[in-house]
Amino acid sequence: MNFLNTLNGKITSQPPIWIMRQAGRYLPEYRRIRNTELNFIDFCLNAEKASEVTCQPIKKFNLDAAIIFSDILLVLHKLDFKVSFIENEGPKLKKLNLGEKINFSDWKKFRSDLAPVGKAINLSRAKLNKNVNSKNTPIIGFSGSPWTLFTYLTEGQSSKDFSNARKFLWSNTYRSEEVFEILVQAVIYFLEIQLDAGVNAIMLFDSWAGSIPARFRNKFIYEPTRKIVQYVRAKNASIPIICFPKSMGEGIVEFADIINPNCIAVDHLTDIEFVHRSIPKNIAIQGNIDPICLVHGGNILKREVDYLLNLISDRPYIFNLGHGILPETSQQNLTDIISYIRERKYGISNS
Ligand code: 1CP
Repeated sequence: MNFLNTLNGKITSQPPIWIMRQAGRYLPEYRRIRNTELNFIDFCLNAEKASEVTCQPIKKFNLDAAIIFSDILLVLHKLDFKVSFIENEGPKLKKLNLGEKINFSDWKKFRSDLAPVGKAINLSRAKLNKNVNSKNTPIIGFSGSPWTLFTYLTEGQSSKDFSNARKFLWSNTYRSEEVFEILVQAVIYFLEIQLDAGVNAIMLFDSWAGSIPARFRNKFIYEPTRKIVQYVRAKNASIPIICFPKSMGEGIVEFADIINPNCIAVDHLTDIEFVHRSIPKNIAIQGNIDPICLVHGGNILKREVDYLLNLISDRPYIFNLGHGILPETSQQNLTDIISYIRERKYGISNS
């Protein structure tokens, strides 16, 4: 319950711990199940397999929250953009060209196609309930935020400079607004499925928030996110929301002010001292450890953990990385740092 208490504003004696992308390629048991399915989308939509990999990191590391195994790009696949994942190349999808509309109206089919995600949540709950250690472990549901989804849509793949996405915004702001309306609707339906299946918290990944021209933050980051948060709160006021507006710089202050999420996940490129002194104390902070620092491990990592926990001792904090765990991470490093945090007296350095 530590995790939900922290999201609800309590400073707990130990920070709850979970890891972004905690089910994934650094785990051999994940790779084994992953190898039984050629297509990554089919894998995500196989409720039995998705629930199995959701539970793997909980069994192994006794983490304080599970995140449902799925992907932000499922939403674009079901909007008919034909997403595929190519080994070592990342996602590829049908591209939305400059000024083009999304012609999509079959929301009934969209929702039924994504129903396996709800089923995977139900199965994950049942599996977690079977073990005394995990019967109270909350499950996080999630979605990509509209801007991050828009970048994949307009680039047709991952990107470095997001120039197509930015060209789209500058060349046809009105059409961009129309596209975002569809994306907001799609995200809401995706979250509805997860809320109906009983997730205990929601996380919105805006992984490429740092790449939008600041002039457009209001229209394409704050406004769509505000609508989604408003929907979740109207549907179930007790569901806490974590937002990850990655690498937005000073924009994180305005984001916190407008969106008022329960928690802000902070990446490792953002100055944590700036965030901590600039956003209201009732908003929890999550993350900030550089994933490479976890790959490195040892005393350097422990010193980073001490620095963070000493700094953020007067507000709710959730231990996590600043971005997803890297495939080359040693499981031992993760086990070691979890024990270190759990044995450490909160707010007091051991070193
Ligand atoms: O075959 C594989 O194993 C592919 C690797 C993989 C995995 C494990 C992908 C492809 N997606 C996932 C699962 C995933 N994706 C989860 C599951 C739960 C968990 O955390 O364990 C989650 C929450 C995501 C979210 C996601 N997908 C994000 C947002 C978070 C982030 O890391 O920034 C993004 C941007 C994606 C897109 C995506 N999915 C996969 C790839 C290769 C990409 C592209 C990443 C990029 O553009 O750099």
